[in-house]
Amino acid sequence: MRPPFVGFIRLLGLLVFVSACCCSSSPDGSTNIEKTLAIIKPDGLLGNYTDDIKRTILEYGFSIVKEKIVQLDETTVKRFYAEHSSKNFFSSLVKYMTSGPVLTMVLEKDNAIADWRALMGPTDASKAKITHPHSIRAKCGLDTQKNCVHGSDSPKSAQREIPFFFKELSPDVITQHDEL
Ligand code: 3AN
Repeated sequence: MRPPFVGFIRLLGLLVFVSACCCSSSPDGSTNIEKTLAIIKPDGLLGNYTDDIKRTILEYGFSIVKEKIVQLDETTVKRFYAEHSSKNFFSSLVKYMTSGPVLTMVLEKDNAIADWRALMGPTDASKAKITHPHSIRAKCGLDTQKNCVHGSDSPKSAQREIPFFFKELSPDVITQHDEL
């Protein structure tokens, strides 16, 4: 029989992960240190925008706590963008995201999830050039699909997307360590 404290340690591991991953705040509620997943997509990486984007990320006060370049395959993109599987642009999205390597990063700062979304700009890069000319998508994106960068859209998405690419930040790994 499993000792009763194993379940408790599992729960504790999960709570530590959730608070470290997306929603830490000080007791007075004044800070909201979050992690979010950022991706520089194939057009950004192959278009040589990576250094500029990373410089902007640091200038805006984010820390890049993890990063790796990966060549995504079809299966991985389909899993990552599963929520869009019924959309008419899904197959071309898969083609675009597998057209070259991407840079995946975990960014951290106060209010990282919303702040990174704001810095990226709107989904449609052609509109971003008019409405948000200083956003990253305005500078390196092309249209609604080739929009250069990705960012988690909520704490729940960040919780799913960060361990999708960085398994070492997954709650399972924390639990396994605790059980050793
Ligand atoms: P965002 O990345 O701004 O959160 P989502 O989650 O609606 O946008 O879409 C995910 C990705 O799917 C976008 N970044 C873009 O590459 C692609 N996409 C979204 N809408 C369209 C569209 N109408 N036509 C083609 N591609 C799209």
